[in-house]
Amino acid sequence: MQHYSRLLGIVGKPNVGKSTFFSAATLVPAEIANYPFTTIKPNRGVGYVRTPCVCREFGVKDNPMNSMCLDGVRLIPVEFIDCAGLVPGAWQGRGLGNQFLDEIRKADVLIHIVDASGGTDCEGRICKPGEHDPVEDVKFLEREITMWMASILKKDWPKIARTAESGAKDLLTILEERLSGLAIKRVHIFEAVRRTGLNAEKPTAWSEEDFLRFIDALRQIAKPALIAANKIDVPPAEENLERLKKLNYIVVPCCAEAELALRRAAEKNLIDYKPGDSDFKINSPEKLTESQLRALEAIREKVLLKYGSTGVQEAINAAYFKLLNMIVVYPVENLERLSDHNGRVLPDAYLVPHGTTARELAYLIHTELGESFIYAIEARERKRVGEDYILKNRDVISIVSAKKRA
Ligand SMILES: Nc1nc2c(ncn2[C@@H]2O[C@H](COP(=O)(O)OP(=O)(O)O)[C@@H](O)[C@H]2O)c(=O)[nH]1
Ligand SMILES: [Mg+2]
Repeated sequence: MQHYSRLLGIVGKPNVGKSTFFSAATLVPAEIANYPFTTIKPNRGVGYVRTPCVCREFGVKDNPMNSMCLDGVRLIPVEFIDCAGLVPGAWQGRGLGNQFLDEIRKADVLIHIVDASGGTDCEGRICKPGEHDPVEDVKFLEREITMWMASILKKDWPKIARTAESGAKDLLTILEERLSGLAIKRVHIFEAVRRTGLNAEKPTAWSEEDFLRFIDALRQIAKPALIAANKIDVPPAEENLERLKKLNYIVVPCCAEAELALRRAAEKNLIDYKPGDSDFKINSPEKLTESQLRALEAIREKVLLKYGSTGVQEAINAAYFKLLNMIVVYPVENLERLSDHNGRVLPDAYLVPHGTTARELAYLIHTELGESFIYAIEARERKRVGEDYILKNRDVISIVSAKKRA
């Protein structure tokens, strides 16, 4: 399924709230406990990006198939991995280092969960809130990933550099082959060379520092990350949030625990709450205990009113829409009804990278549709567009092909 194809890794040291975030985002119970290494097995699950559906704009009642539409809010599935907790020295195989790296290897984008309250030390052991500096955790994760990527190439680097200069194979091709298992693509390598201004024709002339600078750029490009400043409900977090914001990252204040509580209550229909909402409505107060009501009110006051949301959905959305630069498009067959051939209105919402063309979308839907593509019609302006048309966010698009689809 193409819209699952960008994998989001939830990363960070132990005890910061990764599994809580993961459970909330996927609402599948994962182990949640107060000690390091809880997440022993890779935890995969399906979460959602949230986007205003085009159904309201077009004035239609939709019948979503590959996604959901709740009150005009489209939720499109994406795949998550709850990674093992990272401890210092992982790249040398410490702790669950190897497992962590094996998981991060597959991820296309990362949400770095940080304990913004500073209540866990650098290995994830509980300490007094405010005692640990979460800015250190950000630096540490960067270093671990960079050192790991460097260690994969380091040993063979002189040989790689010589081969590249011998003309047998260019540097990009060699690195592409070496790094293909890390979800690192040629465009990423190309961009890292460009950004560092290094000469890809003359890698033997790169200094050790050049090499590390290149790897660090490659990490930022191939494993883009944002910071979820979690445990924002614990007082020292507010101050730390400001300091985290000074780093070169998207930083989202977050309360994973609150999101989990809200989604669980919504699942039981006790409250009306959609992932990412800025408030909730209590449906049946009589079914809630006094302490449950108090807990919900506390979430409203300390988190929702203060920060606008719990941040969980906002972080997920930012990962796909900002870091990966993806857009949402709605392919339809029948332009009059905006439906598929079974009459289902706006059945699918596709999450695709910005820059995807009409023909590429056709291929994503079905190889045959791509092969027999003639032209497409963009439904909003009823405009005929060619194969090179670059899709825009919220486009509703009908593909006309030489072949009638079964
Ligand atoms: N106060 C507060 N505690 C949280 C939050 N998110 C998680 N926790 C708690 O932090 C501890 C570790 O959470 P867990 O999800 O197991 O962390 P992981 O080791 O990173 O997967 C648990 O006791 C959670 O209940 C939050 O937003 N606020
Ligand atoms: Mg965990």
